[in-house]
Amino acid sequence: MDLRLLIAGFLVAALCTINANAVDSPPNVVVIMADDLGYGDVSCYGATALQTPNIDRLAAEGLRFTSGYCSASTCTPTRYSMLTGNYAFRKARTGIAPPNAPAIIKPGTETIASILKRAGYATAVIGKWHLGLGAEGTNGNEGGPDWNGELNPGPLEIGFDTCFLLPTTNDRVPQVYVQDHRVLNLDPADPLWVGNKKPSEDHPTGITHRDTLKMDWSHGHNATIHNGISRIGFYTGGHAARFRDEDLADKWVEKSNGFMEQNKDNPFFLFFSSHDIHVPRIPHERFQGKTSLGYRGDSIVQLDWCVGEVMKTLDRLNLSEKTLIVFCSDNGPVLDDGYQDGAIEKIGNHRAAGPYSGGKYSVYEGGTRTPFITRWKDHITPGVSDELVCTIDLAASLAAMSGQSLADDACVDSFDVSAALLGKAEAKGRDHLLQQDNGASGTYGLRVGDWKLHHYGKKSARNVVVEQPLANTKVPNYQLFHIADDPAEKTNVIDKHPDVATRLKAQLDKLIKDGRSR
Ligand code: NG6
Ligand code: CA
Repeated sequence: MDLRLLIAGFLVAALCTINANAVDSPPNVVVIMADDLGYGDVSCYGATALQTPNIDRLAAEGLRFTSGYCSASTCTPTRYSMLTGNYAFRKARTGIAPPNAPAIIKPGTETIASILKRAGYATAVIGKWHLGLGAEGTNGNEGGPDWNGELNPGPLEIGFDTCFLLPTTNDRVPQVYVQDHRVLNLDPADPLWVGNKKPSEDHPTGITHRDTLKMDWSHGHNATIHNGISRIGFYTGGHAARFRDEDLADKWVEKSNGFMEQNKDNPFFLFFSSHDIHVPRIPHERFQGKTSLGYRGDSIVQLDWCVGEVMKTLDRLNLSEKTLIVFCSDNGPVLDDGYQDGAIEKIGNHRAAGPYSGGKYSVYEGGTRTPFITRWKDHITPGVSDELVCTIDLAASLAAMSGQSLADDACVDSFDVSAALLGKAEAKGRDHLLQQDNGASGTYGLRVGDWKLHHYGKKSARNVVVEQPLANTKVPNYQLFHIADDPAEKTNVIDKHPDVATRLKAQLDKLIKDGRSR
């Protein structure tokens, strides 16, 4: 045999050992993360009360996962875990971030963005952040964002080249955009102040000026009013910088198109982080009234439009065959999340969590099992996959695909499931997944194959019924469900299967104690 061939053969074999799942020409990556979108909220997952033609097309051209999850049933921990590949319960202050939270992911932490940047990608996050901005406080200084100065650290310090953000959530103050390190369009003569307390006695709020609101609140959300809607937290100033809720989706699309256009000739990673369908649900006027489900349904249609626009841009730039799109959600559905927007009254037969129980805030399947679609034209054979995959796996999977190795202490709960994400024959997803509710609450779900263990750290747990406002109910500390036979987790069979319960309890303990699972 030709010596050069032999050497080449050895080299290929050696490279394959380093990274068996590296792909020849790694694709661009666009992660579209929806907010509060449930398993049953889109038509390709069974919704009939509304249609989502663009998300359906994505699924028809790619892989639709029936066991695709996010790792938590609230936003901040899922996003933390998605970017870092670490379970959020391992780190303090990873629960729902307040308006003035400092940066939760510290500079130097390995993230999907830092991994792909190292692999030569241009990287951007556009849309909802909700992972804090600014430095940790010291000596009585609370830290957090310096809204009138440099918002550092933030995404740019953990691997993103650029960002265009809704800094917290649309129901939390302030309603301004952040571009890279600054609030966009801020007039220094009208500084932005953000706080937990009323800035003055006569500051108008959702309580004092309730009759002026264009959408009334139902719980919380009764502090500073902007755009006729009262929010969580107080703020003053920054008027020139404030956005209209109705325009957010258009802005994410505009900025994303610009980023993709600018990087059409080089690899890029875009985290398209939609605020839809989080409250306050105020879709653009052209989507209002489009469904029978009220603004919650109309916001789903708006989200679907965004997905269509991203696909259109990729087609126009001839990049659909060079781009992996991952569509997912940050937690399951909720109907009344603090505003009276008709979500409960207009729900009809629509099942936001599909066949599952629970939703946002819960460790029932509805809290974390969500739409999950991958598309890479000409590379992924279209179909449906029952493999277990999670947003927390994107870090290790994308590292593998782009040929990047991970330090032992990085992305410690992220598994390389790239073969499953790409629908390779015989490819396996995870064999287990820990699900959490919010931050380090001590409440977990552990799915292992067909079984699911619930563990409630505190004596109470969130009500599992999506249709009702939250309530606390006493529940046993441990419950066991056979989710293959009982997907709605209605019958606790822990007394019938003590051996399974013992095995899963031990596995859960180990997952927590080991500090890592990879
Ligand atoms: C809760 C808010 C809820 C929502 C959630 C965060 C109240 C009563 N409830 O505290 O409306 O903002 O936080 O949602 O204020 S998440 O999807 O960003 O995690
Ligand atoms: Ca959310």
